[in-house]
Amino acid sequence: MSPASRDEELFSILDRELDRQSTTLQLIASENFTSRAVLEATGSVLTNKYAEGYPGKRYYGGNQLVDEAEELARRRAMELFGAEHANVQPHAGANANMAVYLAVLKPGDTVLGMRLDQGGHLTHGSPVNASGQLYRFVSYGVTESDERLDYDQIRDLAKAERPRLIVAGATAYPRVIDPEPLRRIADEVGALFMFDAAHVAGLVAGGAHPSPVPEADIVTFTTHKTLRGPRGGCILSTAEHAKAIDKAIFPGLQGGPLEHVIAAKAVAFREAAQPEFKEYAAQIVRNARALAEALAAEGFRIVSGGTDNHLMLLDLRSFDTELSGKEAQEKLDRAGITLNKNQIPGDPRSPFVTSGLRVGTAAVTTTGMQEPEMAQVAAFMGRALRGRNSDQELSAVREEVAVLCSKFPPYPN
Ligand code: DSN
Repeated sequence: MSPASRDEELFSILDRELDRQSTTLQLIASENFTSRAVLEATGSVLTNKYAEGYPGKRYYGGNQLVDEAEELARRRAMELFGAEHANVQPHAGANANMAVYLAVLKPGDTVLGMRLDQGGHLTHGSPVNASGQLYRFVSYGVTESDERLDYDQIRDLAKAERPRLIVAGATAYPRVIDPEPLRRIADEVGALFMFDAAHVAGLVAGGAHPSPVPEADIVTFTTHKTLRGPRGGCILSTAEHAKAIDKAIFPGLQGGPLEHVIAAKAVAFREAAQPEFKEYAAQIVRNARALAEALAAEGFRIVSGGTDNHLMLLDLRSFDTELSGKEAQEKLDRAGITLNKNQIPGDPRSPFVTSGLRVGTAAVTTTGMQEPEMAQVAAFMGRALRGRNSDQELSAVREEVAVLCSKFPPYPN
């Protein structure tokens, strides 16, 4: 193709998105900046190939090299997490979770999962999701007193409900989820134990969160959050569940795997195995602690009093009872600060309005920001929300945000 045929209409949008990502603060807890190698693999010629099946057992010809790439990804995933089996084909975390349910449950089976409005996920049994429609999910949440999981309460619920599967993991829980007591509870009631490590996979790989792999029968995760890989999912399991999981992904749930993304997962697993990734994971947590402390000083109540991982939840009511998560998200967006509204435990407002914000440090840590920058970020947020009714103030913060971001470009040159 000649350069003249470059699709300016589309690529100018991508150029502007790169500019947005480079000049504003990315604090969405489930996002990150991948390496150039991950971007390169994602944009590679493997996007051209159909490869339904698994290495050595494909339905189409011409897959010798695709097989090598997928085997490499599988092997690296198993080595990184010390797992007996890996399926690297899930297009997303939601598919990974649904495939596990398809593999180990029958419709109507009882499952324990964390409540969505207290930090869980749609695929952990929400009634608007297939998981909640096909299976009988019973939810556990956090305590009112300290806004943390109480393993004794989960044990009582498990004893009363006798689930076939216990699902752990969260999208908005700022504390460590300890896999060990959950394993014991599962054993006590004869349940299988699945850990959805989507958010913390990179922290686990980097040694900053206890690994669920030795305890859980099955671990699902996404590769694009703290793990800093391409957008996609992965399932780890014991050898016992390998066959059922592979069958559930294909032909059970998905068609042709995204081999270009699988190649990029291989790149990300290798990157996460490097010693510098340990330092990265530790810095994510240090930055989250520093940001939470600085935001508390700005007047935001931090749900559960702090954070052990890459994210925190802010209760906006302590800052301003009139301010909703929806309004805060919109106003911060205008000030160049990207994050998301989020329900907090016991939130009186709907999920579309909310009284909270979720803030994560994985992406800003990738750019090299450290504790001093977290103090600046907290000050920007406090200033923008105090001055949220002034266009001038929001623009002024946006300019200062851009100055900070210019010192920490995600893709230099
Ligand atoms: N959407 C993801 C998150 O933001 O946590 C979960 O699927």
